[in-house]
Amino acid sequence: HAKIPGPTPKPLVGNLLDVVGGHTQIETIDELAAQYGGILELSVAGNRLIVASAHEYAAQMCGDPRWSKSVHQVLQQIRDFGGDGLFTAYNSEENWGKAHRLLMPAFGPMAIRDYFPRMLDIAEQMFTRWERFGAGHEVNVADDMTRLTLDTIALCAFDYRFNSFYAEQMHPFVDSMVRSLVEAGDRGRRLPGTQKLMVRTNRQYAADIDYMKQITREIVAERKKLPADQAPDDLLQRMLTAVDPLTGETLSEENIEYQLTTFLIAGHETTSGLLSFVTYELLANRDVLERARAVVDEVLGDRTPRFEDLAELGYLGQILRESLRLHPTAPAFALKPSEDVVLSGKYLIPARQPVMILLPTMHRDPAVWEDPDAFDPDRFAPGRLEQIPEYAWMPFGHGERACIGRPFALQEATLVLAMMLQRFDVDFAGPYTFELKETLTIKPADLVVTVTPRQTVR
Ligand code: MNH
Repeated sequence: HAKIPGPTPKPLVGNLLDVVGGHTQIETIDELAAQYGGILELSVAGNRLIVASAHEYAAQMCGDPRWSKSVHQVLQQIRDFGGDGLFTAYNSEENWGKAHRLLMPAFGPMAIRDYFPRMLDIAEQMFTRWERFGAGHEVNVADDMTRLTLDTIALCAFDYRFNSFYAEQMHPFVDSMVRSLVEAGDRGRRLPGTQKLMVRTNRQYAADIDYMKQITREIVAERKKLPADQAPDDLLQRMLTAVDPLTGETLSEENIEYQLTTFLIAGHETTSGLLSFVTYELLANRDVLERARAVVDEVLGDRTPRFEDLAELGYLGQILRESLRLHPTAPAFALKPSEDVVLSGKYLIPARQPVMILLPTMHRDPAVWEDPDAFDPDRFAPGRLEQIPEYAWMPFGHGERACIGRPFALQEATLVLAMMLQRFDVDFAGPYTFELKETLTIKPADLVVTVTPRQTVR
């Protein structure tokens, strides 16, 4: 078999120095991938890291049932606070199947429709606030979208209000979450033996995890105080009461807390990134912005959006999909084979060896995408959509471990994008150079825009 290409590891540190370059990790690995081709091997802190970034390899892996989700290094760290919640559970853990069966129905078409009024509630809060500040008000896009998506998942799933738009500061849950995600990511790259010396970092990490646990405990405790006939019929209620038909069991108290942390984190960080990138791309591509605005004006006019309108906003869906192609906000996931596998007839991947699929690079594979760096929502237009090869676009992951929140995220993002275009003229607040900010997920760094209520409509 052929050796997988990659930089020569340096003694002791492996390729650590190649990975912690000047940019974000994703950009550094993206550059290495460009240099070495669609599959690449690194050695990081003594671990073999294989990265696939061409559609050729991703398609072989995803099309072959021997491959399944790998709870890789970083996810193993995130188990410190995600435990055996859906996102970080091992395939072999009984609690994954149990929670998957119990919670999937809460993300079916009917259930998603029921979330609409609450999504609207939070979006109204953000946009009303923008309006009251008046013309030219400056908005830090990622910050406000984070307030919005955190409040939305908490209200929809747990009937809990963070009230982020009534507070000057971001809710402390967000700070704890971001710090612990970054720390979990860093831990996998530290040299053996160094971790225990980092007393302050370790203390902060423990405090952040405690704080997140405290919030989830509070949410569960508040719910348990409600008499059963007054409890809302939402995700949390389902977690507390639903019985798994296969095992006849309910979720354990400990597992429910992990699910809450999981949903609070997975349910907002990536969607807020998506809305931030979309805002950037619309400002960088005014023809797309104008077309989207025309669709919104035709479908909504100046009235409040209804669930039924979403089906008419297909062009916005195309914009979101194209944004997720160029900027997949969860930029990588890992798969492992159940037995030795040979990729493209030459690269041996031993059983259980994780292989990362690097989405930002894979989503721009020139073998699949014409003019791959161009923002062109028409790639996802009916008629052309069907021609996209299988496994070429995977921002929500793959297989049975794919994102459970996909329809939730797309409904929320479509609604928010439509309302923003309907009600505001948006522009860059000053000269803007596109840069990534990475906290495991990705966002556009320091994007500040002005928002001005439109004169024509409303
Ligand atoms: Mn989400 C899994 C991306 C929104 C809850 N999500 C995944 C995976 C990707 C992903 C990729 C697979 C990770 C892996 O294989 O290791 N998720 C996204 C993106 C968005 C998103 C790009 C928004 C845009 N996710 C959401 C929302 C929720 C959510 C909203 C909750 C309401 N996601 C999850 C959960 C999982 C997951 C839970 C784990 C599912 C499982 O393994 O069973």
